[in-house]
Amino acid sequence: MKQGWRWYGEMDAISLKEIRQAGVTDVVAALYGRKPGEVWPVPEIKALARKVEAAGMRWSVVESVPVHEDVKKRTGDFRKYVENYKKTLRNLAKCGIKTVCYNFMPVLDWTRSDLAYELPDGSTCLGYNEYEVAAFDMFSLKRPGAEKDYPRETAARAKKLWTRYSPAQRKRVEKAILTGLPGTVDDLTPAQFLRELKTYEGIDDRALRENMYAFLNEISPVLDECGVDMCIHPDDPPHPIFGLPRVLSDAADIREMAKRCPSRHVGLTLCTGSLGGSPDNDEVAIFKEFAKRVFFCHFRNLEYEEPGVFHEAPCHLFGKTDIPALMLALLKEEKRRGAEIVVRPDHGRLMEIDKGRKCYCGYSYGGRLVGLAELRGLEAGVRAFAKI
Ligand code: DNO
Repeated sequence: MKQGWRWYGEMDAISLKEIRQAGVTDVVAALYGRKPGEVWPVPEIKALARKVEAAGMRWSVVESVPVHEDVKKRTGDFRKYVENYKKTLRNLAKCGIKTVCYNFMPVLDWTRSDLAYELPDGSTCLGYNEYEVAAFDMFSLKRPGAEKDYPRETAARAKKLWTRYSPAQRKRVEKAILTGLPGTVDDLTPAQFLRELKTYEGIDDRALRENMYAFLNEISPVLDECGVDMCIHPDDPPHPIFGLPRVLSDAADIREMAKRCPSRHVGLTLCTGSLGGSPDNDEVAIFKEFAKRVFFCHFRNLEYEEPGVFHEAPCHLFGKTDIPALMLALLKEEKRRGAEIVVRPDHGRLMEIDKGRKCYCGYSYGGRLVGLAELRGLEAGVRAFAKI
């Protein structure tokens, strides 16, 4: 396991020095100033890589090169954006960066309804409650036709919940959903959000998938030529929200992508927290089935209150996902391929140690430091006992 860490560049409250002191070897970063669809120029990539190297680490994974919405819809200037994407991949490869994480979620990147869910020890983490999301959709955003997208019981429960919620509680949900979470573009106003959602009318899961396969097959010659591994980040949460189509939520979706996109460089970011957002997913089985196509990992855990309602677990190792079993599978795969995979502790609690710092939601220092240390200890334990 190569110890990875997501760094948001100069805007990040956490410095490269602190990251290095956490034991990290591989930094996960991006050119955050570049908008979706723009070409990333070599000098800018080099400048960021040099900064990371000067701090004693390597920038080895990009998270993310965002895919322009026109490419997802195959409308407007999508051909130009696909060409630009290829140029960016070539430029990254020229600088030795050959692992690229991206997602194919329309409009929003990941979604949470609570950015400060309080755990019993007073630290906070991120939470998701499908009833809050449904209530926001129907009663705050008032998306036309929203009620039709929810089972009757979900809609009824969401309505009750919204009626009971105070203005402050409603605001908390609204803000959590519309805030541009790290990795996303900017914050959205409800009007902008509705406008964006409307542009996906008529694009269902099937259509979005076909657009994704077309995009991946268009860039595949560049992946093959430059040896760049594209690793899609699963849908988060792994089910439809706001009437938007979804493309990569479970094993069947990954299987289909692998079948339709034959390049061996088209693969997966194994994000346990995103896949774990569906009680039906078995993250360890998914890893094992697609091990050859896993190029990057996000390890964290969830605790469920009930189906559809969960928050991040206080420990990265235990909860919805059997991380110890996953670590064993990861180490076996690394041995098979003779190379290590970058794993980053994905998200962490906001603890006292970070009070007063402006950490990105989920990307605290202390919480991830603990997470990484847990993973490191687990790796050592698994190696010793499994003799890997
Ligand atoms: C959330 C992240 C995502 C991820 C993107 C990749 O914490 O895992 O924002 O970076 O979906 O494109």
